Amino acid sequence: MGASAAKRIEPGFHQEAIEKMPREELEALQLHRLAATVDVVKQNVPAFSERLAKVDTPTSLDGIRDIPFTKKTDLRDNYPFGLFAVPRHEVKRVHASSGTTGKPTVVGYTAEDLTMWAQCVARCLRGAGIEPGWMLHNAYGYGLFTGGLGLHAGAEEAGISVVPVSGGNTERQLMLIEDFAPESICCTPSYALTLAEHLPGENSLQVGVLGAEPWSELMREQIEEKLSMIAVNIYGLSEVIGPGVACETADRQGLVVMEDHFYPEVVHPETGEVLDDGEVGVLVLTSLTKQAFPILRYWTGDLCSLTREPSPCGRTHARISSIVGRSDDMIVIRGVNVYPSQVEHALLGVDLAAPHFRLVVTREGTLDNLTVEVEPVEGAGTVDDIGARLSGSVSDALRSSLGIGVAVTVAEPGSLPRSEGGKLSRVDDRRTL
Ligand code: DLL
Repeated sequence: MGASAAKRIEPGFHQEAIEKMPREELEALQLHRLAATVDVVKQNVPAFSERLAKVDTPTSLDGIRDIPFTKKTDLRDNYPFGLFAVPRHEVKRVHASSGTTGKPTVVGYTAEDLTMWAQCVARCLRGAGIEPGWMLHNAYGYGLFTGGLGLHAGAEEAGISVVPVSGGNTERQLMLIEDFAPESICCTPSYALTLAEHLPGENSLQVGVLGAEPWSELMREQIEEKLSMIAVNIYGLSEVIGPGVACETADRQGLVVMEDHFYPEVVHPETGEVLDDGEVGVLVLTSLTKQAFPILRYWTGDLCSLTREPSPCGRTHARISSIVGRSDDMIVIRGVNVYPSQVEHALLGVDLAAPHFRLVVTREGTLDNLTVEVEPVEGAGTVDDIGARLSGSVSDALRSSLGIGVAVTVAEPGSLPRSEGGKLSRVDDRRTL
């Protein structure tokens, strides 16, 4: 039984009046909130005062174009709390994700931020067709990653009962799904495929809310077919809030952006110029209500297009397409962001390793795998002599900096690609998405 044969799932609402707000009213609200956010950042974030000194409080939404982009490096440069706009005692929670070096990028939330976030995720879950009173098997990781706790709070806000299983231990996950019979699940799409290999097609699941990594329509078809449920795409990033910035509804007609809280733009990857609706470029997001860590024009690096046409279900907020790629070299392995620069950083700490490496990304079965190829430093010995010791030290260094285990292979000295003047791609992506 494929998803098409399953019961038709209808999109619901969590804050219907806001989700269907006429665009004119929505845009007036956005402008009001944007102006307030710009003023707060100018006043309360000294690290940005110079950069924003010449920026006037916007009097139209197009005025946002005068504001410089915020990039991941800004978070790194102000690690850990330098971009927060409230005193530390008002920060009720922090989360973090991988940065471009060994240090994570840290984000913070006030009590009101946490409420707003939960409401956004509740809209996602209800829009995906999950009903209050249903059960949600939450297999996103709990911890510094925003996935587990973000989905958890959203489910509770929507009156959905949560099984906070977190990631890992597939056998136990399968047992709990069989025994508890949840109607819905959230996890990465690659993990949904792993579960699908073991779960019978006849199962309790009706809706999956999947994201945190790129996935294709082909993968959606496989997941829907094998698990007999609909698979809905949820998008978000910790810098902006976490999961729940945008999400498809059960119609699966693009990801609805929670536009009363996040202002989306799509810009040219090289010039930064704002593109017309429908054109593919880098998604740039501005938070409109966040208190602890307001963020202006955050350069997500994610490539997609935008439409402001109303959705079939009556939602008026803009929608983005699925993410079609990234403008930088970040890769996402099992929901964890990995930058080549992080690997480089970790290798620097390993005496026997040369500074040459390559990341090979493959898809074995349903899970993405990362293999790091390294070379011994000159004069350290042959691969036969020191290969095992080198790969052991590199594995340990990578596990502690990335937080995930990756395979390491040792190549002959001089065999890995060297830059020949131009940009050297250190990533060999062998997945067929
Ligand atoms: O991945 C938040 C999240 C958790 C989203 C659970 C959805 C579900 P970060 O760890 O900060 O946050 O990673 C953010 O992951 O810039 C994208 O490159 C990628 N990403 C997230 N969702 C999607 C998606 C969470 N639906 C980075 N499709 C983002 C493609 C996604 N890429």
